[in-house]
Amino acid sequence: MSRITNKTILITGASSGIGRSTALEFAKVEQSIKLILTARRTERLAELKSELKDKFKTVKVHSAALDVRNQDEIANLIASLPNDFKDIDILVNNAGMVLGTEKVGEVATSDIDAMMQTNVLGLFNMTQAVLPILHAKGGRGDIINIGSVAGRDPYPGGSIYCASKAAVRAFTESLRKELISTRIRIIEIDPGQVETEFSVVRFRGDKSKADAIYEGVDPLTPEDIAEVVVFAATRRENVVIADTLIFPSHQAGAGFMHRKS
Ligand code: NDP
Ligand code: 8X3
Repeated sequence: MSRITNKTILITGASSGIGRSTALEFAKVEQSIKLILTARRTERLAELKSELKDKFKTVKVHSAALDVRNQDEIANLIASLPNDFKDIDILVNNAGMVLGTEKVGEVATSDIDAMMQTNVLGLFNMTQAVLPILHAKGGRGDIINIGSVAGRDPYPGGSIYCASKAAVRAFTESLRKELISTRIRIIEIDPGQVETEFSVVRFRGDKSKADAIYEGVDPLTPEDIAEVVVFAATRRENVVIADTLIFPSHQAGAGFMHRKS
């Protein structure tokens, strides 16, 4: 019996990168879990669901389309969960994105809206939707927020994204204090540079620009972060991995990189 035996885990942004790897890592560690996988790209979720079923026969998976920017979709997701997935124990607020590298004054309003609605409002609304479920079981469970080094070390060309991740950090710390009388653990995981689709999204689908970001460096993999998420979730209930900052060895700040070529 492990500390996540029979737990129900909801992951946002499970179609790619860190969210996808987190689903696989949870399943690798404990095959009695129930996973609720959400994202906008449902075909990716279907692929992941079948990979999980093939590799880990006993893991139960429910996948559902969810755009975290849409509050009605969040409410519908929670209301329409199948009975055996309703009792969520762990929420991984992972969905997030960056758009562009424009400086303030040049950032499109639509990009500001998309980043803030996804990274900030989406995470706030998901948390509000799931928290009553954790309270209903006597105040137990985990909320794991994926922040970023960008929330601690803001950089030029990333103002909106950095501000969005700083907002996640402030929200996370308030929440941990608000819930001090409960056993609900509020955990923030702040990755440095991880090679995922993050940069492809930033450069609006330009794969060669995205690839150039990782040239001459050895970025983290999404599995590296997934291992930290699952490590935090599998600690003894009294142990709160409140805060982590994870770099690859060439990095010591958001833009502080040691390029070897
Ligand atoms: P990916 O682009 O690979 O994955 C992002 C995930 O978020 C996708 O599954 C995407 O799914 C989902 N997503 C984006 N917008 C929405 C939305 N509106 N509603 C629901 N889901 C959404 O990037 P990463 O795995 O790298 O990013 C995961 C998290 O890690 C993000 O919060 C990011 O800010 C953070 N992070 C990433 C770092 C990096 O260097 N890669 C470093 C630090 C933090 P879909 O498009 O199908 O909806
Ligand atoms: C992603 C890290 O530095 O590319 O959150 O913005 S950074």
